[in-house]
Parts: sequence; structure tokens; C-alpha cells
Amino acid sequence: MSDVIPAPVSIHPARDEDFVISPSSVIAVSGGDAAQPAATWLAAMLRRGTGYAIPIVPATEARQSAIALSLDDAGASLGDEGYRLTVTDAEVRIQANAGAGLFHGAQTLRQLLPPEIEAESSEGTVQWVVPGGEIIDHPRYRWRGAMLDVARHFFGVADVKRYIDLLALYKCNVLHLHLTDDQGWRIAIASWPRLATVGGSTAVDGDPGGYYSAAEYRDIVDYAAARCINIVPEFDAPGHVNAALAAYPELSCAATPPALYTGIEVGFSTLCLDKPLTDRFLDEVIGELAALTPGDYIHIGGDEAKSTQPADYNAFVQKLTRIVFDHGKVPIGWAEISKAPLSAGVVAQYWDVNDAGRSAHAAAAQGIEVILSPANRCYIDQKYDATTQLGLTWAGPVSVRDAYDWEPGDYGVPEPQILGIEAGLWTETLRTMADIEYMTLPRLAGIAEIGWSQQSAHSWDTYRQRLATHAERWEAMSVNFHRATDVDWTQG
Ligand code: IFG
Repeated sequence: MSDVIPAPVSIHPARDEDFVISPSSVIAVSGGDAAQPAATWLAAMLRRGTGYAIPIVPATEARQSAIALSLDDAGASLGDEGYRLTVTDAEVRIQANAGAGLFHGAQTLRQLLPPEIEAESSEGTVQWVVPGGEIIDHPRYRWRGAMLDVARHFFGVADVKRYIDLLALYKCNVLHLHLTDDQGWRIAIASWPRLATVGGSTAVDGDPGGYYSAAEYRDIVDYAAARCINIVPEFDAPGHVNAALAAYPELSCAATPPALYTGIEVGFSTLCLDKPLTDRFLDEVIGELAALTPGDYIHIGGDEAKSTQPADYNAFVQKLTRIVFDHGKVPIGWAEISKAPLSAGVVAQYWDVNDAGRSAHAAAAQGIEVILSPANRCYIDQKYDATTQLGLTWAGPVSVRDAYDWEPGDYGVPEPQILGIEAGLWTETLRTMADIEYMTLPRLAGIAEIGWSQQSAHSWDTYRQRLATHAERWEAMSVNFHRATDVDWTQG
């Protein structure tokens, strides 16, 4: 039980109470529709791994070997995402106040099973033993996210779903999709069709472009929702807009239409801000993103607007955040937006450790909530060490230990204003799912633990041993993870 990542709040083993999942085991559900996503997900995972039927039955009908998922008053301290997992030789029981709690309990149950449960087909020779005992658990922060940059290089729906699967394993609950940048526009906007057809036609180094249709984006949203993960779309402005300007030169102030861009420089592009057309563009893009996104948040970027006049920048931030609120969503911006006076409710995301925390302090001073993504801890696009072929270096190297051994409270943001943490995976140098997996694991697991587990559970020396046991699981999942040298993988 002690190898579960993120570390649960409390673990009470009872080794004489092991439960064995057998061909007659059922999933017994009580609590109505909200219990279904967890039940459906758990049944699919157990059926695939064990080869057993694992029917889902109402709790009232369960007679034998039951894995009970019950939505009931499991105690206010668990909140909506926490759970109580109890394992005896007679039954497994997951209790929670809401569906997300059941789903997170199912992820813990998954990690208690032999790693072979992750395989695409059942081995037939494994004893599916769940160690007896009780786990009571709930998260430290509400926002445990990962950002995937699909603009520098495009990744299709199947890759994004695979990434969502990795996030679910570690109880992350947000996938922030960086949909637009200088090199690519990756979401179809019906009222501005060339954004995707022209702006999405290429990628860094001239690699293949691509974009999500509205239907494909909704498919991603629904797949994430079934795993209690919220999709947060990012439309980055006023900088990082070259793809949009190449599609619609009238959005640029430049006399000559900007060409499509396949390099990896930043800060050279800006929307032309004092144009009614730009206002219509902002409103219609945000309007369509809001209509496609059931989640509460839309990310407006705001980073590295080096070609935007500072006074214009502040007015722009206020205008765009207002537009997002007007479309019923909550705006998030990279923490530079804190240069502008922000209305209550706006969220800032701190990333740029080169500013010595100034933008985090500015956001904290405005009393708004902050998501912490300090690049020298959370940017998993950075090399692990000097030998890493993939990745950038400006904030790195970021070792497995660097990604784990930090404290969100050390950035000058009072604990009540820390909304949570988020890993960032920029894809200037990443082209395949194998590249994404290599940079993501093991480091994501540590960032997820920082977001979920109590500060008192934080210990690199014990974490690195617990982490080593996850290699078998990643192998069973066919994940192309990196055997980082700061972990002793023989402990696994
Ligand atoms: N900073 C840029 C990203 C990306 C990154 C690579 C932010 C908010 C460096 N902006 O991080 O577009 O280029 O590590």
C-alpha cells in the first residue's frame, strides 16, 4: 500500500484481510448516475486486465465477491475528490461523496493490484490480490494539472487520449491544451475557418500540421470527463499569434502579411490591438471555445508579449478577461497578466523563474488565485540532464528529483490563494507520443504527488523508492518512460 502515488493521507494495512478478484467478482454500485463514470472505467480496466466478466450490478443485487462503489455521506473531510478504500477478504469498498472521489479511489485500487492489470490482454496466470486494509485520502490542492502544447507540434486525438490516461493514473484533474501559437492554430473556429486550415497547416521544422474539428475536440473533452479530468483550452494572445496572422493578415499591424513560421523563437508576434476587427476576432474565438468547453476555465495566455506596447498590453488583458467572463467562463493567464489590474476571479499561472517570482508576487498582491508551474520544477519539456537528447535547456535541467523536491508555498503566494500546480510540456523538440512519454514519466508522478499529497508526506528519499516500483506498471502499459539516473530502478 505504501507505493501508491500520490501518497494517500492515511494507510492502515491489514495483511490478513487480502481480497482476491475472481471470475465471479462483480462491481456493486450504489449512488446513482454520479457513480457510473468510476464504475464504467473500473469495469473496463478489470475486464481487460483479468479477462473476467466483472459485471456491474446494483449494490442490492450483489451476493458474492463484490467491489462496492458507494456514493454516500463519506465524511466532509473527504470533499468531492477524496475517498475511503476498505479491503477485507470479503469485499473491496470505495466510499466517496462524489463521482470524482470514487474515480480516484479506483485509481488507488488499480495501483494496489499487480502491474499486470495494466496489460492490454489478460495473462491468465496472475493472482489478482488486493492487499487488505484501509486508505483514507483527499487532495491538498484542487488544481492538479498538466499542459500539453499541441501548437509547436500537433498531436492527434489518440495521442491526447493516451496522455489523459497517464494523467488519470496519478489523479490529475486538469489537461490544459495549448491550442494556438506562432507555429500552429489547432482548433477549428467556424467563423474564422482559415485559422485552422491555414494556421494549422504546418508545425516546427515544417513537420506535419493538423487541427481538431469541433467534433474531435468534444471527443477529447468527453474522454477526459469520463476520467474526472477537465479540459482547459488556451488561446494565447496578444503574443504567440503568428499562425493567426498568417491566416488573417488583417489582424496584423504589419504592412506585409506575415508568413507561416516554423522556427522556435518567441516574442516576435502581436495582434494589432486598436482595430474593431481584432475585438470581433477575440469575441468570436472565445465564444466558440466557450461553447465547445463544458469546463469553467479558458486560458488566454498573455505570455512573452514582447512586441506589444506595455500600455496596450494591460488594456488588452483587461479587455480579453472581460470577454471570457462575458461568455460565462473564468479566465486564466500566464502570470505576466498581473502587470494589469485584474478583476476578481481571474487566475494567474506562474511559470517564469527568470523573473525571480515577481509575477507570482504581483498576482498574490492582487488577491487572486495562482496556479504554480515554476519552470525549473514543472516544465517537463526541459532536459532531465545533459545527456537527454530531447528537450530544451533554458530552465533546466529538471531531474526527477527537481520535479519532486519543491514546495508550492515557497513562491510568495499565501496557501489559500494557491489553486494548485501544473506540469508544462512544450513540444518544440517533441514529435511523437514516445517523445511525450519519455519526457513525462517519471517526472509527472512527482508533480502529481506535490499537488495531491500532504506536505508532511513529502520526502525524496522514500518517494524515490516508491517511484521505482512504478516502472513495472509503466512497462505493462508500454509507456516509453525514462530510466532517470537519480532513481534506483532495481528497488522496483
Ligand atoms: N516559454 C514560453 C513557451 C515555451 C516554453 C518552452 C511559457 C508560458 C518557454 N511561454 O512558458 O511558449 O516556448 O520551455
